Amino acid sequence: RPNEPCFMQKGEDKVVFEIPDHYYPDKYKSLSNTLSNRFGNEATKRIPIRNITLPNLEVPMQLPYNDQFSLFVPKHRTMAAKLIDIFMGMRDVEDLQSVCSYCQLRINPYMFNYCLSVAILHRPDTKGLSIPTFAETFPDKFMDSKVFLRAREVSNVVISGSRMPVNVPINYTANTTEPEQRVAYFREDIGINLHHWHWHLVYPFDSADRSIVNKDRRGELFYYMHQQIIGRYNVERMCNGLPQVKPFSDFSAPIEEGYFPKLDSQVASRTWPPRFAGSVFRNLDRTVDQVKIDVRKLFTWRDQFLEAIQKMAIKMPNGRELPLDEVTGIDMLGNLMESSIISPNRGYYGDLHNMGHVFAAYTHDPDHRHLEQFGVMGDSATAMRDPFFYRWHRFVDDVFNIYKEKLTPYSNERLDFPGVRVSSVGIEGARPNTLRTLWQQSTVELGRGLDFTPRGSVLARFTHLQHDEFQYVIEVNNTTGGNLMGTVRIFMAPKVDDNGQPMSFNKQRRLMIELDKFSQALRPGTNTIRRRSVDSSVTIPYERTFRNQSERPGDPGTAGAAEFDFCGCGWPHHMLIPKGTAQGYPVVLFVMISNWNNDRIEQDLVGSCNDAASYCGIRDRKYPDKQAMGYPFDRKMANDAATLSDFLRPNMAVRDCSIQFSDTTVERGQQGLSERLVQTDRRE
Ligand code: CUO
Repeated sequence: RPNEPCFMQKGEDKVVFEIPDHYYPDKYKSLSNTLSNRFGNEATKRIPIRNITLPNLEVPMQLPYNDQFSLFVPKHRTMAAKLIDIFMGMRDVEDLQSVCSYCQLRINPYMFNYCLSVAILHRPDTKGLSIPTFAETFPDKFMDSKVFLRAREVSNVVISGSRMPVNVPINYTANTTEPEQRVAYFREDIGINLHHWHWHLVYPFDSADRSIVNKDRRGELFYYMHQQIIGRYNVERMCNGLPQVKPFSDFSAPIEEGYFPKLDSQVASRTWPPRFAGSVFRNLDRTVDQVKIDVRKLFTWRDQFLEAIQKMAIKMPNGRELPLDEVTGIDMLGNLMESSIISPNRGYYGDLHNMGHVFAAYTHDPDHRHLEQFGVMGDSATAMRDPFFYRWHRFVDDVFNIYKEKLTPYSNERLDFPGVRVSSVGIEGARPNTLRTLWQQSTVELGRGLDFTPRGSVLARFTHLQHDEFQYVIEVNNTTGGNLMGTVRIFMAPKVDDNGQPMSFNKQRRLMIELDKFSQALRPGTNTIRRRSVDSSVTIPYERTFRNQSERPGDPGTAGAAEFDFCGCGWPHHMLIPKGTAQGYPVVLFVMISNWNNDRIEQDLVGSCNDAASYCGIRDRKYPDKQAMGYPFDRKMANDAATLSDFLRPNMAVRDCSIQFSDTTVERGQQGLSERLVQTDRRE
C-alpha cells in the first residue's frame, strides 16, 4: 500500500517488517521507531528484512512518486524495464523482499506495483505466489470516485465487520443523451478492465531479459486478443441498437466521442482528465514525459505498414526484405504494430499502436502547459473505459485484416476432418437454444487500497452483466471405425448486420466471438459431447478475476494455493455472453471439430495456468493450438457474396439461438442455475 511503510494488517494478522534503518527515506527516519512498533505487543508476526547492498535505482526513481504511470509512454516503459530487471535479478525471494521494502516508499506506487507483478509472474521462485488483485490495490482505477468518499464516511462511522457495502452505480459517466452510454456497462466493467491490465502484465513491452517479452506468438496474440475485444464490443453495440464501431483512420479528424471518466487518483490526488467531444490529436511536446512527436508521424508509419502488406514483405533494419508468409506474417505484424522491444524494425515502422494511445491520452494538454497528466487511454487498466479505445483498436485491427484478406482462403483440405460428421449443435439451459442474461450485484474489497484510517474491510457493491450457465450439446458421428481426437471450436456471431440484413461470410467472420475450444476423444460411431459454459477456454471465474479471498475458505497462503496463484488473465466469465435484447437477439452458434493431429502442440501442461488460453496463452508454454488464431474465421472466402452456410463442411454445424435479456438484478449467490454450475469445480 502506498504511503504505508513496514507493516501490514490482514484480518487478525498484524505483521511488522523490521526494516534496516537506512532503508527509510529521510522523511520517515525520525519515525522509524514508532513505525516498527506500530502494533506494539499485538504484532502477530515480525519479519526481519535482510540488509543488502542496494542496486542503483536512479532510473526508476526519476518518475515522481505522485505522478501517474503509463506503459504507453516510452520514457515510463524504459524506467519500468529497468525496475523489472532489478527485481528479476535479485538472488532470492529474501533479497527481492529487501529491495522492495527499500523501493516501496521511494518508487512511484503504480510503477512499483506493475514491475513487482511482472517479476512475481516471471521469477521461478515466486510463481504461484498470490498477490492482491489490482482492483483491491488501486480501486480508484476501476470505479466512481464518489465511492471513496462514502467509504471514508462508512469507515469512520461504523466499525469494521458491521459495515454495509458502498454501492457503485452502474451508470455514472453520462446520461442517456449520449448514445455511447448504452455500452458503458461493457466499457466500464471492472472484470474486463482487469483482464486487459493482466494481459499487458503477462505480455510486457520492455525488459533487458528478452525472454519475458519474446513469448511464443506474442504478436499474433496481440492481434487476436484485441480483435476479439473489438468483435465482442461490436456485438454488444448491435444488441444495443448502435452501429459497429468506426475505425479511427484519419488521424487529423476530430474525435466525436467525448469521455469523462469520473475517476480520481488516490495516489496522485488528481482527477483523471476528460476528453471533450470534437478533440483532435495534436503534436506532442511534453518534456516531462520525453514525448515529442508530430501527428504526421502516425500517417508515415501507417503508410509503411500498408506498403509492407501490399508487398507482403517487411523492411528489416539492414535493408533486406523479409516476406510476410502465412504462418509467421501476422506475428511479425503484431510485434511491429504493438510495438514492443521485439519489433523486427522499430526504426522504420515506429510505435504506431502505442502512440495512438498516447496521442489520445494527451489531447487536452499536448505540451504540458496545464501540468495535466494523461487521460484513461494512457493506462492499460483504464483504457477500455473510453469509447475511443475501440475506435483506435478497430483501426489497428483493420490494418491486420488487410493482411489476412490477402491470404489464400482455406481450402477444403484445411477445413475438413474426413470421417467426422457433426450432425447437430445446440444449447441446453432453462430453455433450449436460448441464452438468458440479466444484471448481477457482486462485491469487491476496497479496504486494502484505501489510504485512510480507521482501517478494516470496506466492500463496494457493483452491478455487472451475467448470464445463466448452460451446456453445449454436440452430436458427432465418427465413421472411420477407429478412435480419433478432435479439437472442438465454438463461436457465436449475430445473424444479421446493423441494418437487419443477412450478412455475407466475409462480414460475419469479423463478428465471430470465440466461446470455447477444447480437445475431445471421438469413439467410433455416435458421440454426444456435453460441455458446460463454465469450462470455457476464454474465461476465468469471478473468483479469479477478483480474487475475492474473503469469500473463499481456507488460507490462500497454504492450502489451495493453486487456486490463488497469479493467473488473473482471462476474459471475465460474467461477460462470456453478450447482453442480447428483451425480445431475444438472434445469433448463430457455430461448432467445428478439426483434426487434433494437425492442431496439437506437444507440451506438458502440468501446473500451468491453462484454463483461459484462448486469449491469454499459457504461462511458460507455447500457444496450445497450431492453427492460426481465430481459425477458421481469420481468413475470408473467395466469393464475397458467400454466406456461412456456403462455408460449412460435414465437420461443422450451426444453430440459430437467441439471447434474451431480462432487466432484473440478482445478488451473487441468488441465481439458481448459474450458481449451481459455477460451484462445481471447473478443474477436473
Ligand atoms: Cu491493449 Cu492498445 O493494446 O490497449
